[in-house]
Amino acid sequence: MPRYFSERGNSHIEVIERIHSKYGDRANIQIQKTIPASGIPGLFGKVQYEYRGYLRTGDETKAMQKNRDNETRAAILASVGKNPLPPIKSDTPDTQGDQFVEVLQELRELKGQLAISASTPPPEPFPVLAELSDIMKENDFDRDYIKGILDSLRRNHSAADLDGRDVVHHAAAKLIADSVTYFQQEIPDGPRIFILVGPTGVGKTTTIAKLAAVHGLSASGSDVRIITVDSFRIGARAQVETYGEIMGIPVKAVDDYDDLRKQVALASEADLILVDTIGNSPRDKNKIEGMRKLLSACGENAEVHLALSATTKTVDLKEIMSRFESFNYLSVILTKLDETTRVGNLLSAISSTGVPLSYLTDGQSVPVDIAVASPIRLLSRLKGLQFDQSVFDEQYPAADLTAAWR
Ligand SMILES: Nc1nc2c(ncn2[C@@H]2O[C@H](COP(=O)(O)OP(=O)(O)OP(=O)(O)O)[C@@H](O)[C@H]2O)c(=O)[nH]1
Ligand SMILES: [Mg+2]
Repeated sequence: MPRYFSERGNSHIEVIERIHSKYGDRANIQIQKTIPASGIPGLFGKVQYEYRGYLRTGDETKAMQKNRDNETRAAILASVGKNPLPPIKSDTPDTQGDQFVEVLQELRELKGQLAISASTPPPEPFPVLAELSDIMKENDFDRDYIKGILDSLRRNHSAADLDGRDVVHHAAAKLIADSVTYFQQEIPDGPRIFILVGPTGVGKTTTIAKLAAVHGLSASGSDVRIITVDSFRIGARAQVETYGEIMGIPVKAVDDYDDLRKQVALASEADLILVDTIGNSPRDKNKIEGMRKLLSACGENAEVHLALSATTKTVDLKEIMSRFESFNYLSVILTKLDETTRVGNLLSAISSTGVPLSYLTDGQSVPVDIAVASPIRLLSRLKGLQFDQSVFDEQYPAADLTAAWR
């Protein structure tokens, strides 16, 4: 036997609120009446509102709650453009708690999908640019670098240009070439003092030997000396002395600041003094600082250059470059290019620091495996990028270091 109710009030809202606070969801209003206070509606007094109905059983209330949940869920899904899932059946034994967990779970999924769609860039309208982006990813360029190149192409080219593969590839090659600066050597008054620093095992001593041979054994026959501050390690001194003996180039090993200062002074007649250093872990601040102080014995005109292996991971490249900053190095020498097939990460990192590139080395052979850094030598290492090499050769002529030796 259902329980009935009847409530009156001066306004619709007042009666509804009263019913709701007394009976909650169980109230099922069936009759709504307006009753004139004086008997004649609207003429002499206020109208009264009377609502009547019955109270639902517990099962009926649950079914109604489920319907409401389904409606809420459908509205949420529709608002994010997703089709509503099949409604929760009212005859299942689910509790309200279960439905809440389900809705919550869906909301989490949707949140994830929305986050993904917010971070996914819109599709590229120019297929040639989309292909270029893939080529650059293949070459290991980092995301920001690729974005920079594509943005620049979009800004500076017409829609017709951006549909042409040749135009786009050539323009991209030029932007990549120009994103790196190339070391310009200044002719010093006295001897050129060239110090090579860097992490352990990157090829510093081998590079010093290559440079010594290139300059000391060329037709012009410059007066070249080598000084090594790596006299502590067994074998390291022998390594550089052996190179010196083969090439007939004097090698001096020094242990401390005074010794180094003396040897630099003794070589004041030379054209080029090459200073080889002990490899330092970029994490060892004290050793780096000790080396910096020792090298100050070479005087203010000395040039410091940083050797970096092309096989170094991108994050480490940036860290090494910043850890060696106290040396005020003038350029980066990229070594071991023969050991990697992708150079995009190197170009991305080096271009972001603005440090010039001076030399590239690509093998263990002294002295042939070294070249002056140039756009074409970098671009030729990129896979899939097509450009007219002769245009670059003309615009960026690069010295061939080893011609005299060969
Ligand atoms: N593949 C390749 N190997 C190289 C290159 N340059 C040097 N190496 C090799 O790398 C190894 C280390 O070279 P080193 O010149 O002794 O390196 P380093 O930086 O002087 O090393 P430490 O003095 O110990 O810090 C040797 O086996 C070299 O032959 C290069 O361009 N390519
Ligand atoms: Mg060495």
